[in-house]
Amino acid sequence: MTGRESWSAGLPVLSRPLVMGVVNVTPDSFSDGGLFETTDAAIAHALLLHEQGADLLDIGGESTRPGATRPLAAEELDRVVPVIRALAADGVAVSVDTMRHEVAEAALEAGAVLVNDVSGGLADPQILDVVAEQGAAYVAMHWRAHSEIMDQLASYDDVLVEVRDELSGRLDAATAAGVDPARLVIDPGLGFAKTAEHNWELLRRLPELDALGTPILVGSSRKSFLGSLLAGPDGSPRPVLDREDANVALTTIAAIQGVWAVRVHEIPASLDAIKVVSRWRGDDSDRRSRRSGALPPAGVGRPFRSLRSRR
Ligand code: PMM
Repeated sequence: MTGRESWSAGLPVLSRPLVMGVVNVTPDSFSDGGLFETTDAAIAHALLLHEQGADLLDIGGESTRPGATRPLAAEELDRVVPVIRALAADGVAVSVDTMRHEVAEAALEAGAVLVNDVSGGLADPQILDVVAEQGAAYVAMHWRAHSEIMDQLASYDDVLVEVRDELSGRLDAATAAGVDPARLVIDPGLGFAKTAEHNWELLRRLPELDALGTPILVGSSRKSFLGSLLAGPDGSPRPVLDREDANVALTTIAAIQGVWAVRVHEIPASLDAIKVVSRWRGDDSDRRSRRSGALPPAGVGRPFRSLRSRR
């Protein structure tokens, strides 16, 4: 588990992927909308995820599910800032899931260490200036348009190449705005202007995103491509809360491919899967550090050569 202090020198790099826990303070997110709508409920849920071992808690005040209507900036601020302030005051590492510069600014002032921008700076380019000024970490996710119309833009000749090129453009925009390149993370944006086929192909070819030389975050948790994969005999998608076991398989796949972090709703099972992958790889730093009481050594878990050299 990483605390707030471990973010001061840049991105924390463990010998395993970090686990980012999702806390949506929204009435309408597709999987947890309405569950943690009040400040107190959101804080209590975030603290539970923290106690379960989440390295970072991602606090969001806008649903990005397909077709969602955007809240006003004032509503988004009211939802996320009190939650972030309380958690940061407790020493918990918190990110803000927002596309708006004014929300990012208030969240960083309240103690957030990272801005998770699903639009990669396209929705509100000023967000990059805020991140640069405050010296924060920044996730640039692959995105093409707001939720009402994103499904119409799910068209690619080669999804991996196009996502990589478009992300490369977002990284250039971030560094041009003055964001510290050592604090940048990319995310392929599963489900955002992507069909299920696109998501699976991106997951299969994750090591090719490594060409950008930037740590990778993957958010697959409970998404509809899992619901359709696991559909019942009548074709109805597996209910959102029953997709967790399948998501643990995706955490395993992402960990094997050497991602920097996974964004998940449930912590313990993903952490277990990550421990299994670390042990299977022969990396027993976790066991050693527990024995000696020392922190695990720094070093990003890299994808396996066999996976990388297949392409
Ligand atoms: N997905 C959602 C929201 N924020 N952020 C990143 N970086 N990556 C994602 O895949 C992502 C995200 C939508 O899922 P949710 O409603 O469960 O939060």
